[in-house]
Amino acid sequence: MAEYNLAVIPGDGVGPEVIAEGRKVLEAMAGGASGLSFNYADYPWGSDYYRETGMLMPEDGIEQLQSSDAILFGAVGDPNIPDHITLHGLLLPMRRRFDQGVCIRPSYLYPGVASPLAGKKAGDIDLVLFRENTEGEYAPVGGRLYGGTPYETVMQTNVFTRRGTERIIRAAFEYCVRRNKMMKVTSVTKSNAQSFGMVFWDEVFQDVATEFPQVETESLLVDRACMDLVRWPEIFDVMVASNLFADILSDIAAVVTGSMGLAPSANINPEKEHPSMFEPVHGAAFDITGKGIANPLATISAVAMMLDHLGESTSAQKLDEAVARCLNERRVLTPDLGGTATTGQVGDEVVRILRET
Ligand code: GGG
Repeated sequence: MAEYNLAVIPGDGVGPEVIAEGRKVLEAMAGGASGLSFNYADYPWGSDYYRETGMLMPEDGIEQLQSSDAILFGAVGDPNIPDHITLHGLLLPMRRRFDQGVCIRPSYLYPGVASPLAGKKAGDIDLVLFRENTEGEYAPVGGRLYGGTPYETVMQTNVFTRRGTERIIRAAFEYCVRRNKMMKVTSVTKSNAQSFGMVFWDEVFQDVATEFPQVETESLLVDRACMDLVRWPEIFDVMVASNLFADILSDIAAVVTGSMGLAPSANINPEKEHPSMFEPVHGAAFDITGKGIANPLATISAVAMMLDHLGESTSAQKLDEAVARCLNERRVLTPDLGGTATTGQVGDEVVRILRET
């Protein structure tokens, strides 16, 4: 029996609603032939916790999470708290302190799901974005001087280290080799304008590429990459980009494959010295919070990525197939995919399919 200790942080907005379905599915997979069992430690951190304590998580929050095998995270954000406070108070410290430098965001146009792009059919879009996850434009480096005067001065510094840049680029190439397919890795920068950090990134990309001569490579400026993701998303296999650029690109990739509610994300500490974290790409979604209509499939796919990371690839594949079947059958879907089902009903449907198979 493989037993895993999972830290669960539902967070804000629709986070608790979709995490409940992730857990429902995990429980359905536990026991029996799977040989899996899960212990959950729940952490009520996020914006309500901030209102009570002045902090998004306790000072020793990172230490509390360290011994878990993985972290399942919902969303962070609150209409009444500035986004930079919520993001820098909870999600970004976890990514940095646990050295989760490799963020993996797959996007696939499933059978049964309509792309907003004309003429795209199932499988036409099948790409994986590798996002540098601990530095770049998200580094909390900068300052503000002379506030409230005409001399007000603000600086925000991007940070690109050789270790972080090589690590994410190598992860993208290694993924291609593992998939054992002839694939292309597209690196996305803006090195014509950002002549230090992004020129450096381009150089590291070329260096690392020499280790993988069997993999085709391409370097694009981010404006061109955005255009191509909308007009020809089928040309991409694996993309690798900085923290900010990949965040934006992954939202585009999610919507062209039908819904933000389908996009999962893995924040990986490749050295396995710290727990990795799994979450939907979408945020708190205040507009639909409490309505019971958030799509839980992004979270359920993130659970599949978590199982795969834990070495439970058979269970991960079974769960991926259940998600694909739920989408293809189109019987129980949330409104973002044209259905009328609730979040809980979609979770129940995935469990039903799992039991049937
Ligand atoms: N589940 C993801 C989430 O809560 N996202 C909120 C957000 O603002 N994320 C920004 C980021 O991931 O860079």
